[in-house]
Amino acid sequence: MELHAGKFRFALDSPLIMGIVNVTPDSFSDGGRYPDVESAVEHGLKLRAEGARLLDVGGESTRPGSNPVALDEELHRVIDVIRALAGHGAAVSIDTQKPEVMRAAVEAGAVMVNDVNALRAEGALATVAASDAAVCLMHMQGTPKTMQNDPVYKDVVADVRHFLLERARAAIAAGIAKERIVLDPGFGFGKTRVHNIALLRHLDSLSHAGFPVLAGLSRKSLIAHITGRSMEERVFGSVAAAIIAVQKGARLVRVHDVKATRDALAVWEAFRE
Ligand code: HH2
Repeated sequence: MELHAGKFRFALDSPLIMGIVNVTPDSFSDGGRYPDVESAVEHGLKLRAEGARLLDVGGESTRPGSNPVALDEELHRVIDVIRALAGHGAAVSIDTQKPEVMRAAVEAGAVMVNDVNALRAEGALATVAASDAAVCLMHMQGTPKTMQNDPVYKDVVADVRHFLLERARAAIAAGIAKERIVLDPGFGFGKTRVHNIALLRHLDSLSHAGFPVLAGLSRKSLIAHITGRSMEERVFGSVAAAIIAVQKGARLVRVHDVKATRDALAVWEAFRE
């Protein structure tokens, strides 16, 4: 399986680590730590040196309860960071829901669009179709502001799978080649702990659908609930979750702690049949 992202071709035989570069004052895990372009770029390059094949730059927090960010502010936060990282030869993904940000990010050198809204905003499908960027289509029930207020599913695994395959069909119909598409169940996005565990346990039902699957569990509240750890201490739990996801068929993992995840995945790979 190969992912086409701009000029990059990613072989996914080995799990691909996407390192998180949040340029936000309010992200749940690392908000405000990389407030200016220089520190964000430095952090991204460090993650790349540690083994991240993709860097996911985000300027709008999507943590539960967060508010949307204005277009100008989001552009201001991410574009210079993307341009600088791409200038260093890094493969950059833009974490956004806004078509205008997608377009500007691709112009600045991004080769992937990571959309927690699965290209449902007006114009988003056409914007990605007009580029050669890869796209991650993520499932979210509701919006970040209210998504954790009692989310309900008939069958969370089947419902999420159905939604994602519908969005993949829409993307292909809009002209986005299958080789550019990644699917993500969206852990923590309108899901209870029971929903998240069911999705992880049955991730293989999604990974068998013919698209590479991305899992984002890093430092999330699911890990906190299980381990009882503060944000800084969730690395071990997060690494365990990444291993389980990969074991269940995920080809990409979106993580904050690249070095630890890389080592754990290297050990997993060495012993895999
Ligand atoms: N999770 C977050 C943000 N973007 N994108 C994908 N595809 N999958 C995810 O699970 C995912 C995502 C939330 O994590 P983080 O970036 O650490 O926090 P915040 O949204 O507060 O910036």
